[in-house]
Amino acid sequence: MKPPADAPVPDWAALRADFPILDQTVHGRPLVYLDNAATTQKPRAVIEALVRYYEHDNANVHRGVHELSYRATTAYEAARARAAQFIHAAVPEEIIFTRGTTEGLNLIAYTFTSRIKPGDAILVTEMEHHSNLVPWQLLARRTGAKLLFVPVTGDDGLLDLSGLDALLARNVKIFAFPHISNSLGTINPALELCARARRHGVITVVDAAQSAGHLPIDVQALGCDFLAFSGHKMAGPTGIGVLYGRQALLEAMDPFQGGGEMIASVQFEQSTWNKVPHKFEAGTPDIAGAVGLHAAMDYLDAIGRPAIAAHDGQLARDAFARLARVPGIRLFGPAGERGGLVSFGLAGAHAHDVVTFADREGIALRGGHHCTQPLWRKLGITATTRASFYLYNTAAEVDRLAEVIDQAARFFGG
Ligand code: 7TS
Repeated sequence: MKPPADAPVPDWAALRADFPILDQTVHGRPLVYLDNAATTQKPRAVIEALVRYYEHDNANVHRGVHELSYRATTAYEAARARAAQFIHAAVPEEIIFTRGTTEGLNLIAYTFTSRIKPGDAILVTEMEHHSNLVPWQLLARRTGAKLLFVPVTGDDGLLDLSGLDALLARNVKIFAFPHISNSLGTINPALELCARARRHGVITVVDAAQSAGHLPIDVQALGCDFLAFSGHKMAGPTGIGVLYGRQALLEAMDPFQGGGEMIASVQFEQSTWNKVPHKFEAGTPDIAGAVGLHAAMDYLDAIGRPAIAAHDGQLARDAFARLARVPGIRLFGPAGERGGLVSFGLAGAHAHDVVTFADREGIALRGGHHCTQPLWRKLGITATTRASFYLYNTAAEVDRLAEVIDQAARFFGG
C-alpha cells in the first residue's frame, strides 16, 4: 500500500522518540522490539491521555448528573464518534466498545445463537487466529450448524479462492476471515471476499486485529457487516477494543451480557433493552481505555495509515528477503506484498530456543503457534518464530534481526 505521492514523509526517527519504553537496554543491548503483532508499544500522547483522564475527569459514565460524570461521558462518547470516523462507520451507534477483538467476535457468535439452525454453515479460513475459530465452533455446537473452511494454498500463505462460491452456496450464514493473518502476514482481499459473500446473502465478519492500526479501513467501502479490532495492537491501551456492526443488524440482535447500562426497563421477571450500542455494553465500560484509544487513533492518523502500512510492509519485505539467505530457514507467507510481519522455522532449532537466543541480544520476538494451531498442523510444523513490525521499527533493526537469526542458524544448525 502506497501513501499518496504528495503526502509528507513522516520523520520515523523522531516518531520513535514518542515511545518512552523503546529507550532501554535488555541484557545489555539496545531493545529491538519486534513483537508488535502480540501488542504494540504506546506513545507518550496515549500515556498522557490516560493520566490526564484519571487526574482530572474520572467518574462513571451515563449515570451521574455531576460535572465529572458529564466529562467522563462526553469523553467516552467522543471516543466512540472518533472510532466511527476511524473506520468510516455511518454513525457512532455502530461502534460497540469491547475488551478487544476476542470479545467482539464472541459477542457476534453468542448473539447469533438464536439465528442459526441445524444444517446452517459458518465459513472461516484455515488461517484463523483461535479467537476467530473457537467462538464459531461453540456457536456450531450450540446450534447444530457445521463449520466450513477456505483452504490455505501452502507455505506462501494465500487463500485458495477457487472454490469460494461453491462453499458460500452451501447454506453458509456467516463468513468470518482475518484481514491480515497474524501468523503468515497475508493481506487478504477483504473487499472481494465481502462482495462475493454479499452476492450469496452471507453475513461477513472481518477480524481486523492485525490491520486496524496499520491500514486505512473503510467499513462502508468494504461492505462488511461486522469488523472487530483491539486497541492494544494499534498504540492504544490494553482492555479496550471495537466491534463495528451494521446498525440494522445490531438492532435485530439479542443482547450479549446482561447488567447495568444495557437495559431500558427492568421488572422482577423480565426486562427491555437499551438502544444500540448500549444494549451491548453491560456494566461499567473501560472509560479510560476509550480515552486512550481516542488518543491512539489521533496519533496514528496524524502520521497517516497509508504511510504506516508502507513503512512496516517494507520492513517486513526486507526482513523476508534478508532471512531467505539464512541457511536452513523456512519462511511462511507471501514473498511480495504482505503485512508487517515475518514468520519462519529454522532447521534443527525449536522456535522457543530461537526466541531465547534473540532475547539475549535484546531482540523481542515471539515463538510458538501464535494461536493458529490448525494452520501449522496443516503445514506440518508445530511452531514458528515471528518478527512483527510497527511504525517505530527501523531498517537498522531489520539488519540486526537478520544478523542474529543467521548466528542462531549457525549455532543450532552446527
Ligand atoms: N485475531 C487476530 C488475527 C489476532 O492476531 C489476534 C491476537 C486476535 C484476533 C485476538 O486479539 P485480542 O486482542 O483479543 O487478544 N494476536 C496475537 C498474536 O498474534 N500474538 O499474541 C496475540
